[in-house]
Order: sequence, then C-alpha cells, then structure tokens
Amino acid sequence: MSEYFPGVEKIKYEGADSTNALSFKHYDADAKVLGKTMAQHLRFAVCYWHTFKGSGADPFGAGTMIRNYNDSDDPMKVAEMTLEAAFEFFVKLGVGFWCFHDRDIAPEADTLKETNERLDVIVAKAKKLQAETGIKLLWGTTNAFSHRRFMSGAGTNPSPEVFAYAASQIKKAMEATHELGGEGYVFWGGREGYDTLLNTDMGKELDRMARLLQMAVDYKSKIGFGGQLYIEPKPKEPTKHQYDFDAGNCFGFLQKYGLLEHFKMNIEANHATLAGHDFQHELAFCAANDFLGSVDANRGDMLLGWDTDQFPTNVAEATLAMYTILQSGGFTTGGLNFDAKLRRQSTDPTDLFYGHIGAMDTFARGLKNAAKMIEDKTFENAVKERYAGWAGELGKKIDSKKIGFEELEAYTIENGEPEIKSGRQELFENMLNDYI
Ligand code: XLS
Ligand code: CA
Ligand code: CA
Repeated sequence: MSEYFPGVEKIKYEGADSTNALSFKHYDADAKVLGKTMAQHLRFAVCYWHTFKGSGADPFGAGTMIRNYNDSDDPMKVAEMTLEAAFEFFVKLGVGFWCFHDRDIAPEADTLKETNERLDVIVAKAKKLQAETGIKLLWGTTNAFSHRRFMSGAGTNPSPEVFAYAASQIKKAMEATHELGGEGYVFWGGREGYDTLLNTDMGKELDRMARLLQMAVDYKSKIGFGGQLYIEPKPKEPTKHQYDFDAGNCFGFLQKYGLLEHFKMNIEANHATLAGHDFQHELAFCAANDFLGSVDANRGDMLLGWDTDQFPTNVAEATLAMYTILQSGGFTTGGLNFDAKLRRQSTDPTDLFYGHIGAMDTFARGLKNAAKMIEDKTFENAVKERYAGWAGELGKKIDSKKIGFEELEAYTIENGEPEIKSGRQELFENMLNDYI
C-alpha cells in the first residue's frame, strides 16, 4: 500500500512545552481523568466527507486542495485509494473512530443496483482495514441530499418515488453500518424542510418524515442492528427552514410520533449556533431529557450566518461542553466527531493534521477543566445553594404534588413578600474563568 501522508509520523503526546506542531500538547490518550482514560472519555472520530472528500470548493470557485489519493480517472480506484489514505490518517492521528456517508466512501453509479455493488466493494475493504488497525465506526449515514433527485427532500419529498429511493438508500446504508460494526446511525435531514410555504404541505411532510424514521426503526430490528439511532438537528441551510430545527423541536416531533425511545441526538456545535443557541444549551437540553447521544464537534463564525464547520479551538466552549457531557454520564455509543473542514486557503495535506491536533487538544483541555470543576463541586454547590429553598417544607410540598393554588395563596397571604436573592451571574462567570 502506498503512503499518502509521507513525512508525518504517528502523532505523540509531548506535553504543553513542546514546540513540535505535529504533537499533542494536552491530549494524552492513556492518561486517566475521573477514572477513565482520555481516549475512553473523548471517543474522537474523523469525518470522511470534509477530511477526505473536501476540496476547498465554495460557491465562487472550484477546489483548491490537491490530494494524491484522487489521482486516477477511475472513480473506484479513487475510492479505494482514498480509503487507504483515510486509515493511514486515522492511525497516524491516533483516533479510535471514523464516520461516513455512503456516497463519501463509494461513488454513485448509473443505477441503484450498481451503486450498491460499489458500496459492497468498499465496505469489504473498510472492514478489512478496521480489523487491521482496530479503528471502529462511530456512525454511518446516507447522503440523501446531494443528488438532484433529492432537491425537494427525501422523506418529505412531494414524490413517493423519491421517498422510495431515499428509503432504499437508508436500508443499504444501515446494512453497511451494521456490517462494519457501527455504534450508531445518524439521520441528518439534509433537505427535509422548505424554501417557501407557498408550495409546501407541512403537515403531510412531517407525517412522512416520521413514517420514514419508523421504517428505519423496524428495519434496524429486522437485521439485528444494535447501534444507536441519532437525529442531528439543524435549523436551516440548505433549506430556509429545516424541520429538525433544534433538539427541543426534535424531542417534540419524536414524542408526537411515538419514536422517542428509539432516538438520541447528535448535537453539532455549529448547528446549535445557527439555531440561535449556545452549543452548551443544546447539550444541556439533551442531558435534561436523557436524549444526549453523540456530538459533531466544530464551530461556526459568529460574524457569518452560515455553516462554516471550522475546527473547534475555543477552550472555554469545550470546557462547558465536556462539563455537560460528563454530568450527563459521559458518552456510551457516541463520541466527538470532527465535522470540520479546512479553510479554502489551507491547501496542504499536513493542514489536516494541524486542524485535528488542535481540535483534540482543545477537547482534552476541556475534559481536564471539566473534571476539575466536577471534583471541586464549585458549580454543583453554588447551583445547589441557589435552589436550596426547594429542600424546605414548601418546596417539598410543591414537588410532591401535595398542594395546589389554594394552599399556595393561603401561604403567600400569611408569609408576605418573598426574599429576593441575587443570581450572581458575574460571579459564576468569574468562577468559570478560574478553570480555563
Ligand atoms: C451537514 C451535516 C452533515 C451531517 C451528516 O450540515 O452536518 O454533515 O453531520 O449528514
Ligand atoms: Ca454534522
Ligand atoms: Ca455543519
């Protein structure tokens, strides 16, 4: 097998004082934090689409990045070389997991049958490479949004024929994920939304999106696929409004259609901010509802209104994310997938290493900071104190449903004006900075 990233050795932990840009300063895979290794906590994954299929193309110009694994006119040869390059990259970087869309790893052919045969070839090769390297599949998914047939959606398409095509793709992508021992399967509703309500029957589209998900649940149990199903919310882009707007919206949707028990969320940081939320807000909503599955770790640019998918570098944000993830019990099937792409001007293959190394170090620092915050109980105690009144007699009666409006009115008349207590936001913000 050729070497696709010559000149880059396996990336090692060298500590914070290292001047080697191709080393980890904070991510020490085997170091223990709160009883588990950093690798076990963080479960880093590399995404196939941006990392190996991204070219730097944007709406104003073609790709800028030249890669040696694209160097053939035969699309299947390119697919095979890319897969070899990907596993070389995973091993050199030292991540435990990868994620893909079916169409990232194997190119579409003229018919679905031929496309599926191509996918079989690549899945067999990926299975071999997984066995040789010990790299595992965090999740698989289908791309039911790039081809023109999906311009008006997949499950929400006005045409039942397109719905059938999407269902067939999902069926095959679930089989591929199962074959590769995937720990999860993601649904991102690429074009499940609308650009104008003038041509849209929203009620029917929502019913059919649920129908498609129900079919996936049924098929999962039919083939004995034990991975976790996730929905990845995103409020807009490519459509003006996407139905899986945010975690709260997905929760209500799944509950309405009786699907809640089958799904958890795959939260992407950039999608959270597009929805007008903090990354931590989306994680906290999931944690509060036992709904947190996996994370697409990246960041947006707050001055741009679109999905820039940049590598995460903000330590404070990673600390808050890891704090919320640890408090909810940590990852089980999920992990931190870097759904992030190089900027158009970062054209060297080595830039792929810099992007991932920085992101892994950012989350390693986040993990260590969050662990310290948990050990010190600084926030736990301060929040407990803020809600302390609920441990008293009145609070207990309300929580245990023993009293209603009449008793509360009598209580208020007797006891008068409640005592006002400061929320001390500035103090809490200072407390956080002590850990960064
Ligand atoms: C696009 C999404 C997509 C999903 C997987 O914005 O982030 O890449 O993660 O389909
Ligand atoms: Ca994503
Ligand atoms: Ca994104």
